[in-house]
Amino acid sequence: MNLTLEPPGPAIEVPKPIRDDQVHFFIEQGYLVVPDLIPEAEQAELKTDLIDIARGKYPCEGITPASSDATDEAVLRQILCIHQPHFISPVIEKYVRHPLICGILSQITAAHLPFWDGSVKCMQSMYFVKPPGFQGQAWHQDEIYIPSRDRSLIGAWIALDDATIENGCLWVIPGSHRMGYLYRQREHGNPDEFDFAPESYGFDESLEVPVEVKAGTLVFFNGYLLHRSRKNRGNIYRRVLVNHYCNAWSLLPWSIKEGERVANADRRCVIPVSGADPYAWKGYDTPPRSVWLRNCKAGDELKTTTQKV
Ligand SMILES: O=C(O)CCC(=O)C(=O)O
Repeated sequence: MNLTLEPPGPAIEVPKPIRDDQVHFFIEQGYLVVPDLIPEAEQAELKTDLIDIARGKYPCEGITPASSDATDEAVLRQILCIHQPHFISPVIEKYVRHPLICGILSQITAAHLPFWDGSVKCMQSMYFVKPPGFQGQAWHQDEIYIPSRDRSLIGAWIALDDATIENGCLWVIPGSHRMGYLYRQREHGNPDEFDFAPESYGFDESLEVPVEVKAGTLVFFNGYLLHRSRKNRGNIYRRVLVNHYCNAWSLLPWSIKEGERVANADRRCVIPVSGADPYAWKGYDTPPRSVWLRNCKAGDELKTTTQKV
C-alpha cells in the first residue's frame, strides 16, 4: 500500500543475495560479515583509484596533486582517510551503487522496521588508507554524526586488505544498537592509539569482539552499533572503502543549517541505490568538487616502519 501522491523516483532493481538467517543476524547483532563479495579484479580497481585520487587525477578542492616522481607508497603514506571520494571519482561512485552490496542493503538497512520496501540511499563515502603506525578510531556510533529518523543508518565496509587485529581491524559490541541509545562522548586522552575524534563511553567494553576479515569481505553495521578500530601495528596498509546509507523513506537531518527545524531538515546530496526514492520530487543536490583529507601522522614511527602497499 502506498498512499503518497507524489511520484517516487524510478525503481532500481537489485538482487537479494543473502539468506533470511543472515538478515536476522543483522537485526539482532547490529552487524553482518559477508565474505568473498568483491573479487580481486574489483579490489585492484579500487586500489588503483585510490592512488589516482591521491595523485590528483580528479581535479578538486582538498587534494594537492603529488609530484609525478613520488612513489605510490609516498603518495599514500600521509593519508589516514579521504572523505567523500565518490563526489569526485566515478569509480568510487560505481562501488557506491555496486549491485550485490546494494542488494544486501535492500534486505537489511531498515529490516528492523515493521514496514519497509527495501529502498535505500547513500549520503557518504570514506576511503581509509590507514598506513602502518597510523591511529584507529575510538569507540563511537555513526548516528552521532549522521542521524537518520528511523535508526536505519548503515555502513558498508569493503575490506581491500586483510584486516587483522595487528593492522587495526574493526571491533564491535554485538547487540549494542538494539535500544537505539546514544552514548555520551569525551576526549579519549590516547592520541597514540586513536585519532582526534572523541570516544563514546558508559558501557562494558569487555563485550567487544574483533572482526578480522579477508580482503574482498563486506562488513555491514548499523549506525547505533558501538565500534572502534585500533592503531595499525602491522606492516601493511589497511585499506577500506566504507560507504554510508539509510532507508530512503527517512529524512536526513544531517548538518542542520541555521533556521532549519530538525523535523523537516533533509540533506539531498544523496544517491538512491535500491528501490524508489519517495522524495525524488525534491530533486538532488550536486556534490561539490571537493574531498576532505584526514592526515593523522604517526610521527617518527612512519620514518622507520617498513611499509608495503
Ligand atoms: O575502519 C575504521 O577504522 C573505522 C571505520 C568507522 O569507524 C566507520 O566507518 O564508522
